[in-house]
Amino acid sequence: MTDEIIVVGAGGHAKVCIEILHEMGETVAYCVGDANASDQCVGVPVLKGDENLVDLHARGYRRVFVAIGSNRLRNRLAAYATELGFTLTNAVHPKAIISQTVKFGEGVAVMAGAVINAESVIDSLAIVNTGATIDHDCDIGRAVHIAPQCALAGNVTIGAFSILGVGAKVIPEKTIGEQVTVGAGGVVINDISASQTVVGVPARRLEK
Ligand code: JB3
Repeated sequence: MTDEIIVVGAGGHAKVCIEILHEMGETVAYCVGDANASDQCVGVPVLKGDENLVDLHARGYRRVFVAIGSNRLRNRLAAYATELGFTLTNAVHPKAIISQTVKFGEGVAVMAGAVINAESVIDSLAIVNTGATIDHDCDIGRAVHIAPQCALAGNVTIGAFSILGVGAKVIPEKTIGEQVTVGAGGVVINDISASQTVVGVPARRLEK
């Protein structure tokens, strides 16, 4: 058995997550990418095809970090890895500022410069990307992506699988449903029901 970590994914998001894991003092043994992946990812060798996870488990690896930007694919690959018997580790940059009262699920990524304030909850497989701020009592759902430089005020709820694009903002007490996309720079001043795309200032539904 080994403590070394397997990173699932071998693209841009994996690069950032591997460097966070290294900053945390962890060792990343391999990445697992798809058939088109590069041979290495920031110096970590890349195995091609998810079937490699079976072999890695047999070789004694138990810890996985799923570093895939797509919310749905990240969730699917995490489910596959846990079915095989892996545990999902967190990647939290030492230069993120996180209240002691924040609660994390599993497989969460928090990048450098992120701030997460008192009694917020970050559910499994969420990404709090570079420089994003999440204020007090927020509830960030499963496999959500809060992109770089987003700002959430206090008591904001974000439903599972939603994505807030770069620099999006949410005023206090608002609830965004599941599978919502907020376009880059959008400012949310009303509750948003599930499965919508909203854009602009203030953010409004994007008509199809
Ligand atoms: O915006 C920021 C700061 N980061 C973005 C991130 C959140 O999402 C980034 O700019 C990208 O838009 C995206 O990063 P990601 O997911 O790393 O995308 P990309 O660079 O396109 O790499 C996709 C990776 O997923 C490749 O390494 C593929 O090999 C891998 N991949 C795709 N399908 C898969 C599969 N890997 C496995 N193991 N299994 C698959 O089915």
